[in-house]
Amino acid sequence: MEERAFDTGRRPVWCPGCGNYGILIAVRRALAELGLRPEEVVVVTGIGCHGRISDYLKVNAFHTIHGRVLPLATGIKLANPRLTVIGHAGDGDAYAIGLGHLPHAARRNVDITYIVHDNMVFGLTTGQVTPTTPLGVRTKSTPFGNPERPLNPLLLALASGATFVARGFSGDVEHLKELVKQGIRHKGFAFIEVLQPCVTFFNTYKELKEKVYRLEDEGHDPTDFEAALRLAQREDRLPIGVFYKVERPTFEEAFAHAMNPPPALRRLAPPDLSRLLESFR
Ligand SMILES: Cc1ncc(C[n+]2csc(CCOP(=O)(O)OP(=O)(O)O)c2C)c(N)n1
Ligand code: SF4
Ligand SMILES: [Mg+2]
Repeated sequence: MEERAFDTGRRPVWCPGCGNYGILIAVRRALAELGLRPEEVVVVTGIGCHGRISDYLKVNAFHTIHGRVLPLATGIKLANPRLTVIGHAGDGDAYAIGLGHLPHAARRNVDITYIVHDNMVFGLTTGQVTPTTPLGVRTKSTPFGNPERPLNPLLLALASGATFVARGFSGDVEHLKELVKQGIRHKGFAFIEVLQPCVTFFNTYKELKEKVYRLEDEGHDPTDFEAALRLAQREDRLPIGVFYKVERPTFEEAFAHAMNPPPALRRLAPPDLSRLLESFR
């Protein structure tokens, strides 16, 4: 399958240089290299600049309301476990209004891939503070500097029992593509936090480029939970790669008794039209 099979041909509306382009290319390449067919994939997106990705990926797409990517993605996966379900959320979407869904999707181990485009601001609404905006940063809604310490999404995912926890960088597309491939292949909840500059409202490109390094280059055992917790707290440098990975039964497997078979795979009984036909006599 070629990358262009996943291209709708629409021209993205994102600002030139936006990190969303890198994420889009990485996802298209990952889908192509995994040999998936467009009709086998569903992308669920939230509201925000990131959410436009569903216009540019030629797969089934559901552009849902702000913060509700995970409930939608979970429902789709349960209804038809044969589908590859990928959620795309922004940091505002995933860690502010929609934060409550993350620990539950992680502990349930729903077999979906959750990609968070973390540009550390509300991009679409023109640059307000989010739960991952660093301390002291001036944004439109924090003109005197952000007074709140940021949330650590990797620690939250690890503590919630996510079975695949990774971080990528939109400026390292090949590396991100490999993470997306691994996340999709992983049987269970794959959480991928992507560091992404918003070149218009919070341009972190230079700082990220300097601080980011690949975990593989310095050696890390992704089955080592304690090491993952330590690495997730590094601030002097920012590791990218797979922090933690473990196999556990998925939500769909645990739920199989009630989903026998899942709704989308049920053969519908032929409808009884006798009463309707009777009414025409
Ligand atoms: C329920 C609801 N509340 C608020 C909004 C307004 N709103 C639209 S996008 C957005 C934030 C987007 O930020 P983020 O999720 O980080 O996405 P980005 O634009 O940065 O990709 C907000 C608050 C909305 N659309 N719906
Ligand atoms: S506002 Fe920021 S996140 Fe949105 S398209 Fe522009 S650069 Fe990208
Ligand atoms: Mg954002």
